[in-house]
Amino acid sequence: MEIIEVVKKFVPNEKVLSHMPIGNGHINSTFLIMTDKANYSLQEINTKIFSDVEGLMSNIDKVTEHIKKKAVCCGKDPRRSTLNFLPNIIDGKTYVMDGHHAYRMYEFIDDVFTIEKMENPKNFYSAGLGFGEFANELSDFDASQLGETIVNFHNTASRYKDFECALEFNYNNRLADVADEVNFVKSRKAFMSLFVDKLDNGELPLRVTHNDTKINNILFDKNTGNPAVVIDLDTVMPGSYLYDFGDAIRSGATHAAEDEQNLSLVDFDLGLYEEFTKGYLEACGASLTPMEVKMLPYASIMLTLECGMRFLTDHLNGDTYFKVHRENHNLDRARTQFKLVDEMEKHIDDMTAIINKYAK
Ligand code: ADP
Ligand code: GN1
Ligand code: MG
Repeated sequence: MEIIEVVKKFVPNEKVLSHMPIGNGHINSTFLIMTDKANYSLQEINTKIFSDVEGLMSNIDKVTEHIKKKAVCCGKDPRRSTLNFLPNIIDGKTYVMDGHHAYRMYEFIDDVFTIEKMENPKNFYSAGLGFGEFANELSDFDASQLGETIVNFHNTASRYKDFECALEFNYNNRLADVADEVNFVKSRKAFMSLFVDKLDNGELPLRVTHNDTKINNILFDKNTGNPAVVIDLDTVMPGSYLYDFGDAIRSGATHAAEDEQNLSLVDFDLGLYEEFTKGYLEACGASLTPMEVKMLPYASIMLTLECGMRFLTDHLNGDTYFKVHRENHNLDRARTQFKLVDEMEKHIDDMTAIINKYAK
């Protein structure tokens, strides 16, 4: 279906003035739609990755309704508190299918900005507040109502098994060129079970979390700089606060792009780490258990290692999961993540001190 046809399934009486691709996500494709009445985001959902679109959108509908209700209770504008998906005109669902293609449309929020690379530390503090508030908003949401949109998404030990499979099959004969990266991952195998084991034996609680708290997945208010809306809700499901904290640090506590090729530019910035930690723990620190606080310093190492390992696995598999835009793109991404892991590991005592300073 052409984009204009898809839009008509949601707003049949509006005239499309323009449509253009936006965003830098690795999975879905996003478009800004301008009509004679309003602006929208239209997204084509990657159905190779999210095969159960009905389950996925059911999760998102429940979570956004929950956040909207809370916003109303606190006197906040529900339309600027979470994403507002439009029902389609055929069966009222918040998506439409066209063969294997699936689309959804939601209101575009005006006067907001997003960040691809961290420049102003205040924004990272603000992101900490935003993701911490998101955790609070969902703290009373019944996790059993949500399906797992991607099974074992942050099960790092299971991700390691996928990595081992990629090594074994070596589909694209790329293994010989990545011996250093492979050894980097292999030498950290034991660490990868740290959170999974504690979640399994109940030492860590299961929470409803976002699971993809990349820094470009939060909108900030242009006028105040305050966090406005957490977006990209496909992976909201049962998880751990450690995942959301760790993934935000992975993507935001550096000045380098995720795919920077000059590794000397890839830095782990403890000042930025402190900004985010301060905001996050200010917002939701009171609800963390002592074990979550104890594990928090390892969260960014775990999530960055996991992400690097996923990029390397995809490189070995022939780039079948993440979108790539140049040769060895996934390998470049894996290398930045491993450089960050290496630096984070050297700063474990500093990270622990910062967390203890702000933990409640
Ligand atoms: P993906 O990462 O899968 O491409 P996102 O949902 O994260 O998709 O959206 C991509 C980008 O589009 C965001 O980083 C943001 O800049 C912009 N964007 C998405 N939805 C909105 C919205 N409702 N209001 C304003 N900007 C948006
Ligand atoms: C993907 O869709 P996007 O770009 O926000 C991925 C995340 C990774 C991230 C790395 C569903 O997120 O898990 O951390 O790329 N999302 C999915 O940039 O796999
Ligand atoms: Mg995104």
